[in-house]
Amino acid sequence: MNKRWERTDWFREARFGMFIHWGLYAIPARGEWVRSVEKLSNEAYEPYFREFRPDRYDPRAWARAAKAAGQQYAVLTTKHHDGFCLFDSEFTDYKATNTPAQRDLIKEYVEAFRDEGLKVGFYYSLIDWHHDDYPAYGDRIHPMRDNEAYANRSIQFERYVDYLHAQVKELITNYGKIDIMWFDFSYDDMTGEKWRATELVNLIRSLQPDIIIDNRLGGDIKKSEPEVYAGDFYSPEQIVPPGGIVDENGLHVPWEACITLNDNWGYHAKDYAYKSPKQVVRALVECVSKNGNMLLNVGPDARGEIPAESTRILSSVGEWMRRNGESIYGCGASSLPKPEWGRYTQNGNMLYAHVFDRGIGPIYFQGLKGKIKKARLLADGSELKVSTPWMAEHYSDTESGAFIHLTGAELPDDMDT
Ligand code: FHN
Repeated sequence: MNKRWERTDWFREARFGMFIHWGLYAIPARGEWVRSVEKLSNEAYEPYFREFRPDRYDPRAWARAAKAAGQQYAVLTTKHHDGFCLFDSEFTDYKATNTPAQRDLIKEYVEAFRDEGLKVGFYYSLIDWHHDDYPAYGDRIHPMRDNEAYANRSIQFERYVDYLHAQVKELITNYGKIDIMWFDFSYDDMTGEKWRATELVNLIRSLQPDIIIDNRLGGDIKKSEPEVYAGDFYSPEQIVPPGGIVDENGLHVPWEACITLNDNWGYHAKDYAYKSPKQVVRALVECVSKNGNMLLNVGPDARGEIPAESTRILSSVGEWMRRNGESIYGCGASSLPKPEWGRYTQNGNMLYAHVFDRGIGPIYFQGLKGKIKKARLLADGSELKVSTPWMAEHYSDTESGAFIHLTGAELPDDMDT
């Protein structure tokens, strides 16, 4: 992959991360946009601040759940759109240390995940429904024009941007090495230099030169000469981009699809629409087969626990990853055409055939006649007889399909180059 993406080497190796949306909104338990959707005033939302007491918060348990799933990094909301800070910020009173929690929840998260060997990322909302100088409140309305609630107020948006920069500086100064800064989100003309994004990214890079930043500050990461703040990876949401992500010259751009495990980012008491382990595995394989990562979200409850159903699914995915992770970590797209029966991932001259829809009879490996030296079923290491281009051997289907490790010196180059 070209030099521009060097910072993302570890990220493209890791392929699979945990997204964590957690904050006051876990108390109403109707998702992280509850304040906007239900147009809750500061006063109506205030009780959640006074009540927030996550007595079961144990970030080490979160880290172990991520590890059990085979996730290599995590991104936790330090501040979501409601403006509540999980970290002990000097620039606001609206923070976890001033609630009954009385803890710097971010400090504990960083220590726990690092201790468990995972890389740590911070999500930080550009939008802030609590700050007096951030005029957009509730719906995604334009802050400067349409908001009569602020029309005659002397809001000073630049003062909010100063606050944003000061808090980001706290986050990348006070918690040691941070691996990812995940901003969310620019929209309409609220993008780029509205956030003084060049100044912000230069600050971040001066203090943490190895950190990677998503593309939601604005700009266009697909340009061959992008804005300073265009980011190190593209961040599609709730979708695996059909053809992966390429720049204006058709060259691969690092990307990460963020996906919910159920239908909400933040905790929702009535959310039963969980994806199955098979759906998660197939989405992860699809991301990697297109040179991308997957950031799979959990929404802990108000007491600080990841919902049991989420943990169950993560554990089941981890069972698959323990046997087949070699076909994910460090892998990327193959130049072979997508086979009818599933997907390929590749790492150098190791080709991994993810057989999802086996059909009847042997497997056909189009374009590989005479090129497969040996085949092993990743799940148990057993040999598969190969009479290319047919796979004559039978094998047991696993829940997410059989995974065959094919090697051969003349295999087509992988495309993650
Ligand atoms: O509005 C947020 C949403 O709550 C959530 O944080 C997602 C995660 O990527 N980002 C925004 C919607 O695009």
